[in-house]
Amino acid sequence: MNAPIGVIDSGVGGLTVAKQIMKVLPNETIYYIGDTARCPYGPRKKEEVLTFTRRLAKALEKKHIKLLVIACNTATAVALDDLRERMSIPVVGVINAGARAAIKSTKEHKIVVLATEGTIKSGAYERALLSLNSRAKIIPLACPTFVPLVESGEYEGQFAFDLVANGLKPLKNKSFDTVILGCTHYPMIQHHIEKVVGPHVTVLSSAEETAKEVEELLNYNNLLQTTEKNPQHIFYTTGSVPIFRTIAQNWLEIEQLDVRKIHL
Ligand code: I24
Ligand code: DGL
Repeated sequence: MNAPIGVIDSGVGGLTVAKQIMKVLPNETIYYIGDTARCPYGPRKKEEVLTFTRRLAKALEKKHIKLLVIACNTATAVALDDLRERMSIPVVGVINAGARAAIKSTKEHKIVVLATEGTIKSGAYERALLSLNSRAKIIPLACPTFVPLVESGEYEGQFAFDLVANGLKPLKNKSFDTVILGCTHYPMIQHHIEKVVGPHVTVLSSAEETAKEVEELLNYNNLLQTTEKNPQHIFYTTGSVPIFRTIAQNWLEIEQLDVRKIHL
């Protein structure tokens, strides 16, 4: 089907999910909205995140998307069920895909979830994991310093490693074999996290798993773009167009992205 896939996020972090979708489904067109004017969602109240996320979804629904991906973990945690009830198209969040991959990979059934305060407080990962395996032992950990670290751009080097190691201190003396990166930004510091938890722990990104789920869902519903074409993605931001463009072009390695301002 020749309609775009919608992707909504609190800002630029969801580009990690968009990039994975482009990799798995190179013929599909993506319409992305990043709410950079209101980012971050992680520390905000549940009601606020719900209101903002509904607005993002509505804006893309008007542009006739065939499927909606909530790329932001915090938004997925509070708004997935709500949007599924309100919308007539399939809605995919990042949490179920990450949880499924973790349950498949864990041997000891001891899983760490790293995420923003909002996601951890919601308990959404725990619910998803326990519904897949009721005996799983889950260790949730909010890492409120990690998003500001990535957004500072200075996430390489000793200072960044120390900050990550410090944030992961509560995991010392805990036993686990799998870590879910339950936040769009954490793949940027995955190497630091892997170094802290050691080589016997599997670290999984929800972004990669979500792209696979999108492909399965489109396939199952006969919504795949079957003819070969050169997709014309559009990126909307509620904030600065040039800043968004710089980050997105750099991350997606695409020149001349179509980035537009949107008022919500
Ligand atoms: N990464 C993120 N957010 C930023 C950033 C970054 N600045 C540098 N890098 N800034 O998220 C957010 C601030 N807002 C201000 C208002 O406008 C929008 C941005 C992670 C992005 C994940 C794709 C580092 C950086 C980069 C390019 C690619 C990846 C990356 F510059 F981490
Ligand atoms: N996108 C958010 C998430 O995945 C991280 C950034 C934010 O707090 O808005 O939870």
